[in-house]
Amino acid sequence: MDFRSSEPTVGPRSEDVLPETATAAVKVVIVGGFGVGKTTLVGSVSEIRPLTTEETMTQAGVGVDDTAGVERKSTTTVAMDFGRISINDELVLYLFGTPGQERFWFLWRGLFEGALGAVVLVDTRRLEVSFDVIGRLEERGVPFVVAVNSFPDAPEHPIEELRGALDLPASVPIVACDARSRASSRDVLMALMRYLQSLAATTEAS
Ligand SMILES: Nc1nc2c(ncn2[C@@H]2O[C@H](COP(=O)(O)OP(=O)(O)OP(=O)(O)O)[C@@H](O)[C@H]2O)c(=O)[nH]1
Ligand SMILES: [Mg+2]
Repeated sequence: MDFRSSEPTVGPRSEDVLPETATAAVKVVIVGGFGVGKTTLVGSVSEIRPLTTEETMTQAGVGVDDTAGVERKSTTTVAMDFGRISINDELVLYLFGTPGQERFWFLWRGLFEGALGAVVLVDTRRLEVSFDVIGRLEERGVPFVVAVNSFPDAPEHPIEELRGALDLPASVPIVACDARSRASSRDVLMALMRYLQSLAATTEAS
């Protein structure tokens, strides 16, 4: 009896294969404080099944993890999120989401290596959880855009007020987003690409 016809097909799924036209791959990191929606953004925008390292939050984290404002959160990223999106036929972005909790930050050094740019996700109910990550990006000289993730009961602030609160120069783009929406998350990445292009053009001109 021949069983070969019922054997599962081996090899990558068609959506996992890089388009043959792709000529440039860029590493982008998605950072931000605890529970601001990093894993959600990578998951909603990735064209491959995203790799996640979610673990259930347990009693062990009580008193260690600052869950104020996100009490209903049941899982957290312990290593990283990984996804991929083709911006056009040629340009592919590899997305690396960081863990938000301080106790996993020792992994960060490696995650920034080779990154061309970053998205800082913020939750306006808890802006302070993203101060530290912004400082780290500035220290390392990684260009970034800020994406304000829309949570239902989050206060709405004019962009310029947010810029002041986050102490950001006028050149850093701030965009609104809904990390659960593929289109909105893609727009954030497009804003980052445009920003990186403008920085490259300024460097070339000088
Ligand atoms: N309303 C609303 N909820 C969101 C949005 N983005 C994420 N969430 C919810 O917020 C919670 C936290 O999202 P995560 O994506 O796990 O956040 P994270 O930044 O990866 O969290 P850590 O990895 O633990 O730091 C989840 O329950 C999401 O469903 C959003 O844009 N709007
Ligand atoms: Mg996460």
